[in-house]
Amino acid sequence: MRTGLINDVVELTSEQFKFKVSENAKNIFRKTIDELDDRQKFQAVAYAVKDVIIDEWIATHRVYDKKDVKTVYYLSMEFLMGRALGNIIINLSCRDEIKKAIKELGLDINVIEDQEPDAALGNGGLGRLAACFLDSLATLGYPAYGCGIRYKYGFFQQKIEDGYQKEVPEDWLRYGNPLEVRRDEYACEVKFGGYTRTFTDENGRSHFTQDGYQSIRAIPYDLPIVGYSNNVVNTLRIWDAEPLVSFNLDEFDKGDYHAAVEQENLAKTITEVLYPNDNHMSGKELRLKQQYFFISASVQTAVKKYMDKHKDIKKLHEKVVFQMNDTHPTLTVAELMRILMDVYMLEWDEAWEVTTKCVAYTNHTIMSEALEKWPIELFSRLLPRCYQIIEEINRRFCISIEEKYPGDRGKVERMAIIYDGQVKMAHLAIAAGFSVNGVARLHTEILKNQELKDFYEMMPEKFNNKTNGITQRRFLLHANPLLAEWVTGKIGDEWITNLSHIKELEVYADDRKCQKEFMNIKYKNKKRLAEYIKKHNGIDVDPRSIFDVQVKRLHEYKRQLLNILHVMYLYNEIKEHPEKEFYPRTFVFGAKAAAGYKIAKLTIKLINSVADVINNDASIEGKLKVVFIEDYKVSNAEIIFAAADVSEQISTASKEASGTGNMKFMLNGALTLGTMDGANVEIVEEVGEENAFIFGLSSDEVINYEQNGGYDPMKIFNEDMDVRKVLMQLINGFYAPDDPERFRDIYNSLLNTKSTDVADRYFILKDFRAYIEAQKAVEEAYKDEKRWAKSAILNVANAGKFSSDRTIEEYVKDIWKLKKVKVEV
Ligand code: 7GP
Repeated sequence: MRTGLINDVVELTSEQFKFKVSENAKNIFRKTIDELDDRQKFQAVAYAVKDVIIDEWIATHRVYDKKDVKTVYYLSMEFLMGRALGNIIINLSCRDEIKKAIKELGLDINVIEDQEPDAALGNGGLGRLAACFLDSLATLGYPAYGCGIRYKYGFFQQKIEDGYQKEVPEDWLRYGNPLEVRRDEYACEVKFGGYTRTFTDENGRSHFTQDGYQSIRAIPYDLPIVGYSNNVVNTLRIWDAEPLVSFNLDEFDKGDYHAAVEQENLAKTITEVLYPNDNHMSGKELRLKQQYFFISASVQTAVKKYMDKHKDIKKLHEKVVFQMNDTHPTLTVAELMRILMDVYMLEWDEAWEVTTKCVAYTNHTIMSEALEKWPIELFSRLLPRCYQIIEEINRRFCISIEEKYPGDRGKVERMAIIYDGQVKMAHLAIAAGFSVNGVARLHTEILKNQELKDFYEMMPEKFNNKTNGITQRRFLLHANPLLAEWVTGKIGDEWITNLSHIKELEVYADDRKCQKEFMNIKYKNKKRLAEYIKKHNGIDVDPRSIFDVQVKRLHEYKRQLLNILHVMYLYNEIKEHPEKEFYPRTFVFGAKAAAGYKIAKLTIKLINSVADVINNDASIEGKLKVVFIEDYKVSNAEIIFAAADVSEQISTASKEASGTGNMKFMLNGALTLGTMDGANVEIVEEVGEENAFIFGLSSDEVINYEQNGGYDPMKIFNEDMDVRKVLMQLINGFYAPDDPERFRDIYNSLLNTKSTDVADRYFILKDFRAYIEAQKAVEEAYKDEKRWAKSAILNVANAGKFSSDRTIEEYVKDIWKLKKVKVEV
């Protein structure tokens, strides 16, 4: 145990921590510790932890202030944080004292951590990436704010009823959030609607202002982001909305009853709920309101903070950079222009110069249905001044296109920011941003050569790649303590803050003793997951079987359908050839479907129906099990990654921008079964093709079929009898005896061009055979325990590149230009 003075830091003792917890029990609950229920214990401990970090939090911001550092504002509609408490504790230098104190109080740290609701303020990859980035920024000591929305209801809770997904509101704030701090002093006003008015000042210059608007008050709540053992505590600032003038009799008397009620309602609805779409745009007015709400509040605050210390607004870019997490925060461009011109009275050219030095844009998908486009009517009604500014940006941008490509009308039509009655947010982000990046090498190349080709040709200097990463502190150190300890035992603990060190494990890959140790840890983690499955699903699974796992959002392009169709194929094989040797397998799925995504929801029902039949067929002697884990989220993901043997990364090539789950599996020693898509390409490059199972069409082949046609799924259906049999089982009631038509839409999506515009848009049948072969190779490889263990260890050893610490260092060096800060308390 370390106590006393280390590096000028007065370390906490376990006695002090125990005292804090018992004081909390008294002050908050009027109880002694032994009288608390589990949730109250969590709260008493969480408040104590907040108390421990608060001095470092203050100190961090003092240092930032004193050094007058440049700061990145990571603007994102989503931060998929998961649970905070356990992660904060492992990051604190006094973690051992806290753990000791908790034990001495007779509390179980796992039970306490389990009480915390996930902060699910995000959908999937994009939101979780933002969370990993905040962890890395704090650990590396970079000045950063996350800026987002404090949704009252986060991502819905998924219940499975009769095999179908049901969405239940996730009331994560019901008992309050012990770790947040409400900052009334930073509240600000956000204006919607009305009209713009021109006026002329005493010098004859004309200005614009907004009149007749509705206002809401934005209230920030700060959450601490604790760096690893470095005293740095950064801030995630999420905004809540309140009516500016609360509904009262005055308004009523004035006859403004309606206006007052409307403002109250607007405030209530705006931060009510996260839109549950992943890689899909909903186009709802409320969504645009959410975007402007948090962007206006965040940008106003950043500019004000800068001006509190500096005189010259024209040098804003020296201290402030805004990173736009996809196009959702693109209103930053218009809002910053508005503030610079209407509040700080800059001329257009001056304001444009500042703005374009301050904003950068990350693209996270090429799925066309995710591209944000807003109808002019809606946009100009809701945000009249921003719209006016965007019109002028568009006018000038179109002129510059014409200058560069004289007479090429096509260019202007394709690249304009406003065209065909719509405002195109990606075009605005690229025109204004000084940096445009993709999230994996392949993805960036596709952006440059296909999706954003015109923009790349005109402004190649803006484009760059930043391959995603994940934080090893949550996804190995916290999620897989057994493996983390084993790694540290072999190579020391530098990997925790510098994952490239994990390469030193490579020398143990061939060592028989190490292989056995590794497989034993994997076995224990599989047992932990098996217990979770038994408790939550009531299904027995054998930890000695191959755990083949696909967890991610449910989306057609991610091809959970390919996976379950293959399971149906395997089942047919076992039934037809009971004598054949077959290595037992457990297929694990976890996925939420967007509430309105019919075919995705039907796929969940299919997986559960297949599971029902297979799991209850005694004749196959447990050779095959299928599990659908209800309510997949960050907290149970931590258990799932640790237990996987096989990582399913089977998206249609070219569609998955990067993927980050693939990296979490790799770091936990699972072998990738995947297509050459997203970051899989780089994973295979690091670990070697012999330590992964790669199959299927390449992205070039997919793009070629999409552009030139020539793919006919019906031909495969007619020629491949295994495929045919599986597909027929979708419509002959094999998995739906009570309603044989139930899965007809899935069948049609693969074969029938009458009911969908394109049959098998995601090339499932095209890749089916190759997938079957790759799965056979998995089985063969697993039978050879030495070979498997070696490959698994090599996966861990070669995961160094995929730390979000590496990603953040690249953002800092190429885009943000921040300086590291040291904090001493
Ligand atoms: C995701 C991509 O689908 C995933 O491949 C990537 O790893 C992740 O972003 C982080 O970069 N995109 C989304 O989650 C999403 O909703 C639409 O994108 C804006």
